[in-house]
Amino acid sequence: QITHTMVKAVAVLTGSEGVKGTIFFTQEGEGPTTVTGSVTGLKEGLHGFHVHALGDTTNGCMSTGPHFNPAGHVHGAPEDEIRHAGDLGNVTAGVDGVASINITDCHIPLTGPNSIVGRAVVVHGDADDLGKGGHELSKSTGNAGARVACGIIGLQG
Ligand SMILES: *[C@@H]1O[C@H](CO)[C@@H](O)[C@H](O)[C@H]1NC(C)=O
Ligand SMILES: CC(=O)N[C@H]1CO[C@H](CO)[C@@H](O)[C@@H]1O
Ligand SMILES: [Cu+2]
Ligand SMILES: [Zn+2]
Repeated sequence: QITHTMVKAVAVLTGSEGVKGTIFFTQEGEGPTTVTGSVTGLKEGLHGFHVHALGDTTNGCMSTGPHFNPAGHVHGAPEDEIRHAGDLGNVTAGVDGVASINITDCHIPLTGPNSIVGRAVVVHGDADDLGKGGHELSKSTGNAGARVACGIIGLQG
């Protein structure tokens, strides 16, 4: 008999200019990870949303490193086969500055060697072009602009 354990994690995001949020992660057994929550204080529109490699906020969001990329791939869209594990695309803020998040993804486990626990979630000031913008940064960051909020992903009971 196989027992599927549910693992839960949470990240409390803080940033410049009052951007903040709380993001919840759940994974059942070896299944996909569900990402839910909201971010407030954003400008209206699309914002790059990624898991970055490091859970280090000693220099704010700048010290969270590049996109989490254990496979050594180029940047892409969440639905692309070739992408960083941390590429969760973008989230959309309404006129009220609130982005509600509800993503299911297979590349961001909460257990095992490629676990995202202890890494960081980052929200950017601009849209992620999903690697297709033709900018020199498209294939590394999606040219998503400043890191406006971030938080370390920690286990939750
Ligand atoms: C996320 O989306 C799924 C599928 O559409 C839905 O069943 C679930 O209730 C949503 N969860 C939240 C927190 O909005
Ligand atoms: C304009 C743009 O790049 N939109 C994308 C933002 O990210 C979501 C989630 O991956 C995509 O569905 C959009 O196409
Ligand atoms: Cu990012
Ligand atoms: Zn990326």
